[in-house]
Order: sequence, then C-alpha cells, then structure tokens
Amino acid sequence: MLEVWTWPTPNGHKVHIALEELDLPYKIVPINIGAGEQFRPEFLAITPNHRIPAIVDPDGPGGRRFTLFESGAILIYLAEKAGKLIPKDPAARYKCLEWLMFQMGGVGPMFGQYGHFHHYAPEKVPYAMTRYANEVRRLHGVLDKRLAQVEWLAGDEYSIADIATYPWLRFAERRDIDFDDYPNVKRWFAAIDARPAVQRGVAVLADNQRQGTMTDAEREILFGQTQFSKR
Ligand SMILES: N[C@@H](CCC(=O)N[C@@H](CS)C(=O)NCC(=O)O)C(=O)O
Repeated sequence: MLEVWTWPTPNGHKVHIALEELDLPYKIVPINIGAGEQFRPEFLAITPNHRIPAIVDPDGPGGRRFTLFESGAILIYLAEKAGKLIPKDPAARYKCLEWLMFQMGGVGPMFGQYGHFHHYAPEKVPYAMTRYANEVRRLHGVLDKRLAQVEWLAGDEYSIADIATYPWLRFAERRDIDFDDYPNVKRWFAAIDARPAVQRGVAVLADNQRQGTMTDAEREILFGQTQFSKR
C-alpha cells in the first residue's frame, strides 16, 4: 500500500486531500517534525531535504518501489497515476501546472515566512513582518483576480492546483486576512472546504496539530542548530 510520511501541516494536507479525492488506499507514517523525526535515517533515505511530505509507492513506475518528496511533484504523480485531478486538455493542463507552481514558489514560501516572522521569530523584525504581510495580501489579490475569471484555478476543472493552494489559505485570521476583501477567493474556498474528501484529508493526524505556542525544544529543532547541522 502507498505510504505517506507526513504531519498535519499545509504541505502534508495537500497529499492527504489528493489521496482522499482519488480514493486511493494509503497508510500514514507520522513524522513528528516538532520532535525531530524528520532527521531519522529512514526518512532521510527518502528525502535528503528532511521535510514532509514524502511518499513510498510499492507499485511505482515499472511496477517498482518508488519514493518521491516535494508536495507539488507528489500531487502531479498521484493525479497522473489515477488519471484524475489534472486536466487532459493540454492548455488546461498547463494552466493547472502554472497555478500549482504559483502555489509552490509563491503562496507556500511567502505564507511560511509570514508565519515565521509573525508567530515564531524570537524577536520582532518590523521590516520582515511588513514585507511578508504585504506579500500575503498581494498573493490573495492575484488569486482573487484569477478566480474572478474562472471557477477553479486551472479553469473549468477542480484540480491539484486547488488542492495545493487550499490548505495554505485555511485559518486566514492568523494572517490578518479577511476573505470579505477577496470575494472570489471566498467563494472558491467555501466550495473546497465543503467537499467531504477535503474534510477527511484535513482530519488526518488532526489530534497532533500544534496547539498554542511552540516549546523551546521544538523551536531548536525547527529553527536552531539541529536544523542546520550537516548530515
Ligand atoms: N517545498 C516542500 C516544503 C515542505 C516543508 O516545508 N515541510 C515542512 C512542514 S509544512 C517540514 O517538514 N518542516 C520540517 C523542518 O523544517 O524540519 C514541499 O512542498 O513539500
């Protein structure tokens, strides 16, 4: 059975949602990133980047065991394996990849830095806080403009581009975002949020979701020497 090495974060949820939407059987291998499990040798053998998510497919290309990391690559792999969630029409397919890359290169990294400087950094750095707040608003604006023209990010079809983006837009209040300022994003978000497969996807490992502030030990693992030592 396909294994997902994961944790309940936006990048993990992308893969959980896709698997639920595709109705593919899978087994969860929890990697507690606050406890340093991403540095376990078995995990490093799958992903030298020591970040969740990663998958192991015993029935990969050529019928062989196949490992893959980077959530965007995993979404493309799963969608192509199942023949769903990625448009077949060539133009729509490239639009899907365009918005998937927009999420991977823009929404994820910028929202991540917003979270770091607004919620986790040990000191207040006003320049960084303002920069990432501006970026978060700008990216919502770009999405809103796209979604004023089309129903889903790829165009007419719900796809892995929507699945990649949705988990990053959850808990908007934590980014000081009011969806009333982005009515097309609001409509799109509500439609995805209501899908039963999406609700099952975000429920994966939900009991392990971080509650409250980070401990010093977690902070050291995620942002301190542990993170940067040579492996
Ligand atoms: N570009 C990667 C990013 C993955 C990523 O940043 N994962 C975070 C959780 S959302 C992680 O595993 N962090 C562990 C760490 O920083 O050590 C992807 O999309 O898969």
